[in-house]
Formats: sequence, structure tokens, C-alpha cells
Amino acid sequence: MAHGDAKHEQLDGVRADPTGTELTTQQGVRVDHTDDSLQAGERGPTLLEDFHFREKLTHFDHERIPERVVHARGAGAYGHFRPYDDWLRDHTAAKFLTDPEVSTPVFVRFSTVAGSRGSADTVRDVRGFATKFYTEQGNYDLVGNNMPVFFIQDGIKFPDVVHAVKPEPHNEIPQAASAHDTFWDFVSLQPETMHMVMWLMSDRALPRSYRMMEGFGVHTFRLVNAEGKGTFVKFHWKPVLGSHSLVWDECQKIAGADADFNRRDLWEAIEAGQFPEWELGVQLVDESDEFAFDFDLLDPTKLIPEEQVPVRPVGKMVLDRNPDNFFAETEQVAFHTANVVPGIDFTNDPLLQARNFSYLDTQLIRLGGPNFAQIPVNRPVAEVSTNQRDGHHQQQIHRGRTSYTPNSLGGGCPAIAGSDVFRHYQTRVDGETVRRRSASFTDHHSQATLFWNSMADFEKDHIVEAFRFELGKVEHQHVRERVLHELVHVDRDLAEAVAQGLGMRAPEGGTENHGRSSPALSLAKSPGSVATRKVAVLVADGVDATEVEQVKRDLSARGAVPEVLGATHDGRARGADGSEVDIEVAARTAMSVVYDAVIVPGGAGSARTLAADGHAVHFVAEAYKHHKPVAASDEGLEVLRKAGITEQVAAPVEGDGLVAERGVVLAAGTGGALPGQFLEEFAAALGSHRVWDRDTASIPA
Ligand code: HDE
Repeated sequence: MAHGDAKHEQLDGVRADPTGTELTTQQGVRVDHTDDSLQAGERGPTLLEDFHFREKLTHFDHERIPERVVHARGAGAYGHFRPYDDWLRDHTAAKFLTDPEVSTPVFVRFSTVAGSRGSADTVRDVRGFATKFYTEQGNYDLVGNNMPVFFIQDGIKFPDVVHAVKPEPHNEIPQAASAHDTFWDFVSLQPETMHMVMWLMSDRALPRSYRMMEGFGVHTFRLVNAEGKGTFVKFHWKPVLGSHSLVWDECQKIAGADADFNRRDLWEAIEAGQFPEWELGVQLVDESDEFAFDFDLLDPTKLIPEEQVPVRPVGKMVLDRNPDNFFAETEQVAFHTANVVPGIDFTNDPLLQARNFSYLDTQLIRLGGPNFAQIPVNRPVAEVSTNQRDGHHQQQIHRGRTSYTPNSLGGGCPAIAGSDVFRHYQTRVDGETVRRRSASFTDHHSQATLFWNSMADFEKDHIVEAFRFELGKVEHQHVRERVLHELVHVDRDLAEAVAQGLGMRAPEGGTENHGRSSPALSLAKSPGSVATRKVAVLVADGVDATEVEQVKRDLSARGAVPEVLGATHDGRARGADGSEVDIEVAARTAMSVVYDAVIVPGGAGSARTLAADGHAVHFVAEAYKHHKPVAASDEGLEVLRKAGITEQVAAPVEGDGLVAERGVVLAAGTGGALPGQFLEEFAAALGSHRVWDRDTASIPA
């Protein structure tokens, strides 16, 4: 039976709404004055007996809880997951993955890793992608990232890598950045990080949107079927909108223009009914093939190339509801890798084993005690009955006199469960007590090379630029040198390009590139869509109102989000024909970096004003520099000319005509109505996300 709303029905019981209520204390005593404290005389001292004042301040003083030690900054949403069919039943007893009749409620939290709660969204970082499935068999948490591998192989190194990347301890600088000495010092001394470092230096670390990034369970987990047979599994989330990234210059500017860029994007899409979707996929490996790979399946610094083991679709997740209260839900949600349900189990991946300890432990300090599973967002929809009692913030009133098993005084309840129970996968463990890394974990470079080889040229350029930027911020020469010593084992061209940008020389030696690649690792061919893409339409008085209307109607019909930007004055621009155009965004408050594309419609007066306005010209030039589609018609072309863009387009516009070249769409002689082809070409460019085949080096923005 579908139970997609079960979580919300449960939450409705605790949702509180102040509408129509009157102010009280926490004790329900009604209050008619909360602006002045009780004083002995108008200018006298405040009195201790003012219980309302003391309660208000005391509660305020205790409003904060410790932020997450990693993944402190995040954004969350509710939704549901439903499998397409039951094919996975051969491999797992987990009903939520195998019964297409069952829609399972979920809560997902996306996050950055290194920054504090208040840090910017668009930093270079790994993104967390944690999903809590409220299944009928209990809560299952898939606590993944947007990269399929990790920095380290053994969880005992986690405090080291986190201390290295976090702000340096003496001055707490820099915030939410890996571009500093301690991170690169650690990385260069710990070569197992190299594969993940390649991902971190790639465009994957700069997602355009949480809605446009993949998710990965990272570890090899184990599915277990009803007969107790195990199958190795890697989990993948594939976004329906495709995987797309920002460019680094843009990210740095967005961090100032809209520090909440990714958070806002998720929120607004859901509010607008443009519900983000992902397909859950699995790579399955038969247990008999455990040693069939040239890496160890238990090594979390390795991925299984999709060309070798295809990702098979299981079902779809849709996020369709924003939280009501950030703290209550997004901040208090508590994920734990050990929250598994029958049909899903662990492997001996030493990183996973450490996580299975850490997540429960961290919630105890972060949420202040052992009853955090009773916090509404964390409560299962499955029935809960334990003999656990008391503790801080106990919310339940357990009746009866027994809280032990076995008992006879309580009728033997809760009774030992008779069916659908979790049974740990049976596996033989036989070994000596050793503190030693397995020999099968020693290859640290070949998958870093695989990743490099799989990149399109523009992605390689971005990786080189990222290394140059990051190492350019490193003060210690010997640290930079050591990183180059690692890079020559990944690829000589990469090492030399990075070295050249640093004014250094790549060291001799290194490892010869094996030449293998995995095309699935590149973002170049990710499916595109114009849905939810934000398009800036620049206008001023004298704009061709019909064209603005056309652009708005056409793009909205395609699911994009056009916004008209202009001066604020009275909230409207006057069209050339005397009609009025609504201004939706005050141009002065906006930067091109928060848009996916820009259009400058025709109209002599409008174009003249915009071409003389440095902000507007910079807006267009910057969008072009960030490889975004840029379009103009008739007089609007003047603004692109001022921005130096029309010079870049080989085919000049002479007389009437349409030019669409490398994401620049120009129309002349429209007579006030845009040709259908203009909007077609623009939408095609917008759907492809960015136009990489563009030389933007000379554009000053
Ligand atoms: Fe985490 N990680 N982690 N991690 N992690 C936490 O748990 C930890 C790792 C991930 O939105 C903490 O509740 C250890 C890999 C996400 O609330 C903490 C190790 C992956 C989130 C913790 C890892 C992740 C966390 C901090 C190495 C991808 C945010 C607060 C053994 C597969 C969840 C908290 C959310 C959060 C420990 C490595 C993903 C301290 C010890 C690998 C998405 O328990």
C-alpha cells in the first residue's frame, strides 16, 4: 500500500502555526507587554521577578546547538521515492526498493563540507547528498556525496583530512576553502587523496544547482535478498535535469552576490512547483566477482567505471515540499550510515565501518542526548517500541512497570519480532589483529589518471586552472613541489601545465599514462533542459515591448524563468510603442552571475540607455565570459557591440538576418517581432547549459 504521505500526516501533529493566536509565556500565561522589562522606577534596575523577561532571554541564550563538525551548511527538502518495478527483488529484501506500489517519504539534505553554517554556497568543495527514507521497515539513510570516491581509505584518517581542510587553527582562515597550505600539505603527504583531489579540482566541485548534480553512496554496500544471498552494490543518484556546473570566476562572484545561491535555487524551484527529480541507480557485482577488478571493492578511493558495470535504474525520487522551519527540520535532521533496513547491509570498507561509529556519536553531542530519534524530522513512520528509557528531552510517556527483556509483568512486551526483522549478513571473519593497510589498497594514481583521461578539453582546462589557483594560494614552496611530484604520477601534461602556471617546473620521473578512460565521468554530454533556467532580459525606457512579451511567453512556456531587469523608478519601463513593461528585478541589485543567460531586446531608446550604462555592458560581457548564451535583437546589438561580443562572432550581421554562433544569437530587421528561429536557437543554447567552444580570454569581466 502506498504510504507517501505518512510522514507528513505524522508531522502535522507537531506543526505549529501562530496565525490567530495571542502571545503567551512558555507556561501559557498570556502576555500583553513584551517591549519593556519590569523595573524599579522608570530609570531603575530590572527586577528578577520579571519571569517573562528571564524566560525570553534564557531561551534566546540557548537557541544555538553545535553546528555539524563537517557538512555544517546545508539545505533540505521533503519528497518521496518509488521504484519503477520489482526487478531488484532478486537481490534485496528491502520493500521500498522493490514494490512499485509503495511510495516512500524522504527527507534530503544537501550540503557543503568545509564551511561553517553561514558560509557561501558556491565554494569549491564536495557536496553532501544525504537521504533519509522513512520506510515501512524503519528508517534507511543513504548518506552520500556528489563525488563517487573519498579522500582517504580508513576512517581513522578522517580527523586529519578534516583538520587539514578546515580554516587553519591559529587564525581561522580561510573559510570554506581548500586553497591553503594545510590542505595541500596533507594531500601531498597522503597520496591516496589524489583521485578525490582530481574530482575536487574539477567542475564537479562547483554545481550549478543541487538539482543538477549526481549523488553517490561512495562505499560498496551489500544488498541481501530474502534467502540471505548477498550482492555488492554501489548507489547512484542521477538528476533528471542533467549534471551541470558553474565556472570558478562565477562562483567567487556569486559568493558575494548571493551567498545562498544553491539553497535559494532549491527552495525556489520547489515553491514554483518545478520539483527536482533524481533516478536511483545501482551497480551490482556478484559476490563471486569480488576480486575481478584491478582495485579493491572495499577501497573507497576507487569507483567502478560505468562502462564496466552499468548503472541500472531502480526508481525515482521527487522533492516536492520545503521544510516549514529550517532549524527544526534541516538543522535537526540526524543521518547515520548505520540506519539500514532488512535487505541492505555493510561491507568491510574501513571508511564505512568508521562512519557507522561516528554518526551516532556526533548526534549525541549535536542534538544533546540519546533521544534525538524522537525529534519530529527524525521519527520513523514505522512503529517504534524499545526498552530504552529516560535521557535528556524524553518526549514519550512510557507506561507500565517493565523496561526490560525478558519480562512477564509487562506481558512479555515488546515481544521479540517474529518477521521482517533485520539480520546481519553472515560472513566469515578470520584474521590476525593488525594495524595495517591491505596491499590491495596501494594503487593511488591509476583512477586519478582515468578521471583525467575522461575529461573533455574544457574540463581539463578547468582542472589545470583550479590547481593553479589553489596552489597559487599556498605559501610554502616545498608543498607546491610535493604536489607536482604527485601530479606526474597522474599525467605529465597535467603536471607540466600546472607547473607552468605556477612558474615552476614539473619534476622528472612519474608514471606513464595508461590511456584508459571512462566517458561517463565527463559532464560534457550530460542531458540538458531549459527547465528552471533563469534568463535576464535587460530593458530600459524605449524597449520593444512586443519582443519582451514574446521572450517572456516563449521561455516560460518552455519551463525557463525569464526575469525583466531594469531601473527601479516606478517599477515599469515605457515601451517604444507607449505600452508599459513590468520590471521584475532592479538591475542595480543584480549580477549576471545569478542568471543562466541574457537577452537584450530591440528598441532604440532602451539600447542607447543600456549601451551607455557600464553596469549593463558589464552584465552582458560577464555572461559571455562565463560561456552563457547571449542574445540581442536590432538596436539591442549595440549593447553586445559595446561589450566586445559581436567582434567574437565570425558571421557579421548585415541587414536583415539571424546569426546563431557559439551561443550568441543575433537578429536584425525584426520589425518588432522576434523570428521563431531566434527563440529556438536561444533555447537550444540554453538547454546545452554553457557554450564551451568560445575564446573568452580577451573579454574583460
Ligand atoms: Fe560524513 N560525517 N564522515 N561522509 N557526512 C558527517 O555527521 C564521517 C564521509 C556525509 O546532511 C557527520 O551528522 C566520518 C563520506 C554527509 O546531516 C560526522 C567519515 C561521505 C554528511 C561524519 C566520513 C560522507 C556527513 C557530521 C570517514 C560520503 C552530512 C554531522 C570515516 C559517502 C549529513 C553528522 C547531513 C556528516 C563523519 C566520510 C557524507 C561527523 C568519520 C565518505 C552527506 O558524523
